[in-house]
Amino acid sequence: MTKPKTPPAGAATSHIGAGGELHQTASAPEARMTTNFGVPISDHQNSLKAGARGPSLLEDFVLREKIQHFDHERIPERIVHARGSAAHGFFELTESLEKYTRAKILTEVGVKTELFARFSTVAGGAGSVDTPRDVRGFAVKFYTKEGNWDLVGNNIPVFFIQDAMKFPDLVHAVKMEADRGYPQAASAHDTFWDFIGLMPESMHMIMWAMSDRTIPRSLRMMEGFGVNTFRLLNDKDEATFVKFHWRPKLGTQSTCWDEAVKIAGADPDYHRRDLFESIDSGAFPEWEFGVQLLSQAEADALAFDILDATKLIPEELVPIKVIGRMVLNRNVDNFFAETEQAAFLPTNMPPGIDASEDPLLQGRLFSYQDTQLSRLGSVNFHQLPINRAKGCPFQNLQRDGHMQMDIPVGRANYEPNSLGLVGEPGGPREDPKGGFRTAQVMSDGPKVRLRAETFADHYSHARLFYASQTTIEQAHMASALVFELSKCSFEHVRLRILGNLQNIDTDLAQRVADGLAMGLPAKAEAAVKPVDMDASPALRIVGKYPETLNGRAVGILVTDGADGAVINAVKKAALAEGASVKIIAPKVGGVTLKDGKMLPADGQLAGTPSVLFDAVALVLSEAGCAELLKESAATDFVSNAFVHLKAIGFTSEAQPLLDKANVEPDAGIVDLAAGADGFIPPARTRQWDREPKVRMLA
Ligand code: HDE
Repeated sequence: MTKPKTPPAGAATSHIGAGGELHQTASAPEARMTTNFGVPISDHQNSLKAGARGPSLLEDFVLREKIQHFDHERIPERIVHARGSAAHGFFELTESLEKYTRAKILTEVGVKTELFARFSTVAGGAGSVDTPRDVRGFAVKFYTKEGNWDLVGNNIPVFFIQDAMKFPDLVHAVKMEADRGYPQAASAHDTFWDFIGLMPESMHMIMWAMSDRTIPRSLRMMEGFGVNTFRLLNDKDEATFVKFHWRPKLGTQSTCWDEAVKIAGADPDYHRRDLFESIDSGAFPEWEFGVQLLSQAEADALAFDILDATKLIPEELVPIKVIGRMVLNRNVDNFFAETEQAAFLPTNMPPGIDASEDPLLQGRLFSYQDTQLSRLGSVNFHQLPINRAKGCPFQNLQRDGHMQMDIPVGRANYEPNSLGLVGEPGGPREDPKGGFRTAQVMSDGPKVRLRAETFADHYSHARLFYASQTTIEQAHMASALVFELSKCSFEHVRLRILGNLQNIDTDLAQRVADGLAMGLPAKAEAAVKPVDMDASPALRIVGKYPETLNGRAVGILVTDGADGAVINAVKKAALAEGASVKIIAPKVGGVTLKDGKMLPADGQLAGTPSVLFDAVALVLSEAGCAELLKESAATDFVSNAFVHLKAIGFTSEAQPLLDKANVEPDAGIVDLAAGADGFIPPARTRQWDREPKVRMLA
């Protein structure tokens, strides 16, 4: 693909002047604008008319081509995961899985494989905001030497449903309601909770969905999971079950719910911008890649079925073996051509990796290929640059079709043939040894529409997840449930959820009922009596992520007359820890510091609220603070930072603003008089101890 070159200013201009005279400067062929078929364009400002004030002429093929292309610039958005952001990078294997697989990408240590990763929300449309409470897609396309491998996962290791048959129902229920067309990008509405209450198998996933995992701080701070169980196949075609995991180097971190809601207004592109800017600045997002491996016997010994995507294998039971890393180091050049046209297919698996019989995965194996046909409009979508196999040639005898982009050569487009093709006698042939082979799994049951008995326990894993959380996270889950169910107008819908929650944790059910001011109904009937599993602390976020400023953002609010030395000290200390730093001022032109120097601002106060930062410092002058006391954006800046549990550094002149914003002293409220160092440790994390003081948690 060629990138259009921007013509030098004034290189290719030509227009008819007011007096009718022709002004022209010739331009070099490579600099001039052309039609889609290469005809140079003489005037790109005016359509062809019958006289300067006359009607436009149908003859104007330049105008028609341009408008027609524009009319068709949109393609159908993805039915789910429409809102996404992506980047290029590489995968590097650090430990070989040779014993388990013949896939080269998992056996060639040190080799870097090009890849493309797309992260997405699920429910909202392509133009929706980045921070709703929602599952995030985590799709990676590896351009391996043996064909593309698409690991199309989520940031949550389990799913709402067990069988592909229910997927359209789930998606219809969560997306905007059919008659009224709202809400956009939200699960907090009647149809979603109506469906969920009737589908107890969704309860484990609901626990995850109500946790802080669904309001991530950054796409760089999310775990990723293959979700479904896959198989690895070695040279002898021996199969091993595998679960795939991505672990962010920056740790899994989340926003607060109130913060996420406010970010949606302050910066709807919060995650997309963060990903783009971090890569642009050279702070490349990185993940560890890990696997959980199980033999058939080990899988059989588990108390649950690994073909059931509503269950997870606690890593305390089967450890995650880290075998590689992913680094994203290049932004897309063109959002549409790459991010939008990227087509991920769980069927893209190189030899040595194979699907399992998970009935959810089995449905996915059909769905993605099919959806690309309607979205991208042609069976040749694999030829688009972003989808094309890059690590190896692709050659077969499939031909023609809408938008064939290649010119296949040769006379024989059938196999076998003896006429020669692509320079080889007989053309490309199958490769029984090196080609993709399917695991030889025995399957001799009757044809039935049944759910396996082993899928019947809907609550034990939900209990495991809830019980494994810290008290802080449990409180957030209860509050999230109260928030969501408060948006449901049908009492029976709320009651049914409460009945389900009773099978998970009676205290949780009671807290939610109290939060709704409702009585607790009887327990929902459970198909199988839930059991208590050993807690899995690995499922927590709080206390697990590294306390670091690396990848975090610090905002310094300044006014005229502020002390430049304090600003510099905070900035230097934060930058040294890997944070990004922005100066916020009442006016975007900046401020005049105490020493008379000008300090330009990165953002204006009203448009750069504290929700966009992980920690803030207030470096004000006395007069500056007095001015800010009259500005609600300033009070909001401080009070939001406080209730969102952020560290606040301040100079003594800022005290009146702290008082007005009801900030109470604690370990995260740091006087900068003693220097910037004291501000850095609390800035590395949230002040969880503050939460009970500022929020009535359900
Ligand atoms: Fe998807 N899913 N899905 N899904 N999914 C799509 O394919 C589908 C499921 C996931 O960035 C669609 O290209 C079915 C689980 C991601 O482009 C569609 C079922 C998981 C993405 C589709 C599932 C996912 C999609 C829509 C149940 C986690 C975005 C557009 C049987 C493992 C990929 C498209 C991107 C996209 C179908 C369930 C992840 C309609 C039928 C489970 C990350 O084909």
